[in-house]
Amino acid sequence: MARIFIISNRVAVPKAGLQPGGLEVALKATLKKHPCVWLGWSGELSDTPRTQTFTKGRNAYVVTDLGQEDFEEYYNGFANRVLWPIFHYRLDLAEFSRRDLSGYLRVNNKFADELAPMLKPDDVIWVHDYHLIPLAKALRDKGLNNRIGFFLHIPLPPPEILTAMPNHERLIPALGAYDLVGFQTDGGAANFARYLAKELGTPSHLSMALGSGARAMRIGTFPVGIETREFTRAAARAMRTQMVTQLRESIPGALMIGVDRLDYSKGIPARLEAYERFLTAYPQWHGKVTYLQITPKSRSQIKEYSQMAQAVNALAGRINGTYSHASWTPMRYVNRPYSRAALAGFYRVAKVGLVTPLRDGMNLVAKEYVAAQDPEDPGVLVLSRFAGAADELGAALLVNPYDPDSTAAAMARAIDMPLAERRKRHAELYDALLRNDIADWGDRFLAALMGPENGEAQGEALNAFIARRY
Ligand code: GDG
Repeated sequence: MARIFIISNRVAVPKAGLQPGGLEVALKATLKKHPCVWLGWSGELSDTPRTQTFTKGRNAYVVTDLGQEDFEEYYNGFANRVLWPIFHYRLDLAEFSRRDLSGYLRVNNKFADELAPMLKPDDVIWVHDYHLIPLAKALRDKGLNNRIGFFLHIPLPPPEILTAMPNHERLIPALGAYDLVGFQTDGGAANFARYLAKELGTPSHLSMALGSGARAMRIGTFPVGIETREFTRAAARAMRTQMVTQLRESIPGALMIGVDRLDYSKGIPARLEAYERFLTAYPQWHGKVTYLQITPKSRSQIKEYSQMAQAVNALAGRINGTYSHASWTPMRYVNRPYSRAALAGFYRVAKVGLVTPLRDGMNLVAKEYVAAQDPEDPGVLVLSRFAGAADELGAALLVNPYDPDSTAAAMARAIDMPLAERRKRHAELYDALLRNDIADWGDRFLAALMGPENGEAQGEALNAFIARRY
């Protein structure tokens, strides 16, 4: 049986007591069905980097430390200060530094050095996300011919934005070293095909299958889902816990909820401004609605993140300062993380789920919010049209997060929506989740990677899509 090698920046090493991370949930079925080796950074920095291996069942987890310079140039530098903002359409926040690209390439080569000696010819390699774009090229340069797939969890912008990235011509075409490149949405896949057509002159009818000789790169769309039924059950169970009961009892009237990492892509300041407009425009809701924003801190060493933390604090303070009275506070802003079970219960208590990123690859919070609802009395999802999830969740109230007035109007519509409409929308949304459960995601990607027939079918469908649109 072929072994699957999963490579990602961070590895979810199973340890007693630790919550499974997002990628581990996504890969759970794959880790169960196939013998897997999962390789990546340990999360540790060291002057004398070590590589450690842990095993669980048929799976092995190989984690390697990074040096301080690697961390600064690869992770904190090129990945998070150049690729993350540009892939999220934020040229204004990107730091253009050539030196960081060399660190990024060096760490990718380091992962290739770790990986190459472990590989047998029929092993299949699945690389995840923007940290590791050049990894296949580094492996091909060592003469490896294994099947290698890549999945991008974040958006890929159109070539008009992508070409503003320094060294894009060294980096993006390196994706051609993969056999399959997967995206969250057709839009991301089409942007990539357009980049290839524009920059490499690939005729659009060939851009889905680029390459030479025995190997051809294919492009596909594989939207990430969640473990829908399990999440619904977890939410129902959580209603009996003390934490969820206490939240429920402490809210006068209806709850609106937002759950996001503290990241500028998530549109948190714009959402708070929209809530402020909602409070101004709909005073009948004063005293009857509470907005709970849960925002665990992330990447706080990066300047833009700490600036945003301050801006959100100031906005939350302004909203509460302006509208609170002795027995009501319009918003609660919480920086601590909660367990996945507690979050599931919080979503179920909330009448409105606010998921309004300025740009997002998928956004799993939107899907979790839908899955957590009681189908008899479901809450309403207000969703940014710029989240990948909007492609599947068209029955949500879709908003333009840049426009606070229309987002405020959607909040008002959501909180007052009649039961029949809420049920109808929820049933459609839930069906969409079931059609694309995470249990099948890994299988679909790996089938496309291993069997050219599937990949070609997908390539053809996408080709047709691109021909229609461009
Ligand atoms: C990237 C892409 C894509 C949040 N707070 C807590 C907590 N969370 C969980 C949520 C959700 C996950 O974190 C966040 O997932 P997202 O999809 O919203 O966003 P990113 O972290 O930016 O992930 C994204 C994803 O990859 C998958 O492909 O959807 O577009 O940017 O599951 O529930 N979990 C716990 N406590 C918290 O306080 N336990």
